[in-house]
Amino acid sequence: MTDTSTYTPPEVWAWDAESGGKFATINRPVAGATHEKELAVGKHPLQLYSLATPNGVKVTVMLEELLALGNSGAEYDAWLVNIGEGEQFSSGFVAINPNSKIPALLDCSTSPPTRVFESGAILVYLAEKFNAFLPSEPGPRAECMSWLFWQMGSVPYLGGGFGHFYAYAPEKYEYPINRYTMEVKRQLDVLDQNLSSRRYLCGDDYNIADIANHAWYGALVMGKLYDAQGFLDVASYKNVIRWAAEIQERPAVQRGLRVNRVWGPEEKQLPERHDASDLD
Ligand SMILES: N[C@@H](CCC(=O)N[C@@H](CS)C(=O)NCC(=O)O)C(=O)O
Repeated sequence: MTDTSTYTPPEVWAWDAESGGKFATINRPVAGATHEKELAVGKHPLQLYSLATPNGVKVTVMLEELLALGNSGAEYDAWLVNIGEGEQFSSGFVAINPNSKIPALLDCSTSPPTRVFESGAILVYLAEKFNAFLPSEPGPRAECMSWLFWQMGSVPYLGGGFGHFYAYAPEKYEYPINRYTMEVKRQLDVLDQNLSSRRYLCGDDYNIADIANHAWYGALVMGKLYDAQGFLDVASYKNVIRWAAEIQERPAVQRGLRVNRVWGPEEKQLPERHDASDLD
């Protein structure tokens, strides 16, 4: 690798497969499948292909919330996609998500089956399908969509920027850590100020904006992401912590967080979920 202080970009960038970092072995500058493999399909209407990362748990939490409301049509099979092993590049996965990232959903209750990728799109799809966790009035709906899209747009700074350079890069570089820490603290302040007068992000009711934001910013302030709670002084974002702690107690959240999880305490892991009783 080139010393960052002396690096001069070449005329045309070339792929340096040895660039280092936690995900260096799976990162590629091209799209598409690397190998032929069909996806397994289970017995339920919804087939989820995922992993319990913050983007993945948005969907399992939403599905568990829908089931907790009594929506039997939200029954799902959750299949594990091990992104460290490159399973997101199988031909079957690429067919339902050309972007090769978890989560991806296949709704087999429609004819033909409906594919949905991008965690935000999956949340909206499920909310509309089951008429839940998304207000129907234009004003409240716009507020919910605003906080949902805020999360989708801001989180690459948290994950791809701060998380990458603070936790995953092969060395600690001051410039990017400073840049992304500044932005993540600003984002936490945006949430904190909003939550100073609201129980949930959009007011009195919990919705998909809370589900999406909790998966990232909730995990961050509760010390479950990047081990950065001290560095970011998360204790100063008291409203975010109060909001995250309340959401974390929801039974559906606790169930959803375990699905497709293959790390941490054994009792919190469930690599695949094919029946509600798998979580009991
Ligand atoms: N914007 C996408 C991001 C999904 C994403 O980045 N997924 C990561 C795990 S959290 C992934 O699959 N990474 C595998 C890879 O980059 O090859 C979403 O919200 O669904």
